[in-house]
Amino acid sequence: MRILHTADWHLGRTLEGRSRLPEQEQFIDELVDIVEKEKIDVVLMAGDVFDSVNPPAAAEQLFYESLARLSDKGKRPVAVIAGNHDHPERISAAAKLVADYGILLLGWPDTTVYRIEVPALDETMMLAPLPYPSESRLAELLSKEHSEISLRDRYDERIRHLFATMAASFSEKTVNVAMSHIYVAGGSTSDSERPIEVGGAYTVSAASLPKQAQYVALGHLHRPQDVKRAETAARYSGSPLAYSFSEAGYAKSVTIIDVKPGEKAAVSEIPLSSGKPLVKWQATEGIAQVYRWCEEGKDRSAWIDLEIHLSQPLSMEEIYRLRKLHSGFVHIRPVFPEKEEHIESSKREQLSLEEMFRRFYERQTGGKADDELVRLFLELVAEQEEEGEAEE
Ligand SMILES: [Mn+2]
Repeated sequence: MRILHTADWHLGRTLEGRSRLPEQEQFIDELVDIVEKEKIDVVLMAGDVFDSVNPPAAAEQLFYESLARLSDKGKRPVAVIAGNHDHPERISAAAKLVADYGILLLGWPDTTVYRIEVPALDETMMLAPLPYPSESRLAELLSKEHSEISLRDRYDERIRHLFATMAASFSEKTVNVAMSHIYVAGGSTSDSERPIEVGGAYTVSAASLPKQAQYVALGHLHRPQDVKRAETAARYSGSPLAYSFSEAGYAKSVTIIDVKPGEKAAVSEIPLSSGKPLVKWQATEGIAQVYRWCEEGKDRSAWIDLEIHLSQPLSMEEIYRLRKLHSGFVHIRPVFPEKEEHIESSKREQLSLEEMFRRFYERQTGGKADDELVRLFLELVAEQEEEGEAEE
């Protein structure tokens, strides 16, 4: 049986307000292509379908279209679990509608093991899925179960217990696979994951993954990676696109698993080329260097985090020209190496926002800012700060 494992799509995610949906559509096209070319029997999606519990409708549309295309009218089973970014009920909302097409949409953690048939091969997969087990969802599940494991036990022990319970349904005649969205100890993180836990209490040890499974498909970490020290093949497929500048330079991929009942799984990686790369530019020679890079066509289709060494702040015209030369600048961060040596930073911090605005205005326009304008500016800033607080 040939399985494709993917995760962390984060449909609807933006990059500092810039839509990434066109790139995500490109990824879905690429994924459907791979699934067809590689003759994939079963598709597993290990959580974080959406970036938020309340994604834009266009992201939901892309998700449902991807299911239709991957499943090919029910010929290819697809299983999806909720991640820590997903709302469990939103993931499973259409579960009944798509069940007849062999599509599993699982929102809440449960101990049900699913039998997935691949008639062409006369093979069966036993899938033990554990959608994102938050503390409260685990508590609910364990209280339903009346098991010997109690809420006082460590998170890691409770996860181990759930996997062990499910692994009891595995058999030697079936392909046995577990799937979850958890943080397994020792994994390499990036800035775009949003920690599952505070203080490490939600870390699951590699030894707690079910060794009776021939493969454990994981979601959460955005860099593709094997789980070290696991007693079976266990892997994070990673996200299909780079979602933070800390992922700059990491290749993205999906994972392919070839496995037969009773045999060791063969795991391989297929690289993805969709989406724009996220790159960092450090222009130590100033703005002329950036103009030159843009004219040379450097990283033409990338999102760019630009750090630029300057002796004077950028003027509006310069910022405008930069943005016109390359539409991919996400951050433009000036650094003033000379000034940093001369001015103690404490002096700069003492300037009030009003004073900084007045100076900025003067520099940009050559004239003095009138009081009414300053008042409006300060009001806008105050409003922004209030909004910011409400969002968190
Ligand atoms: Mn994620």
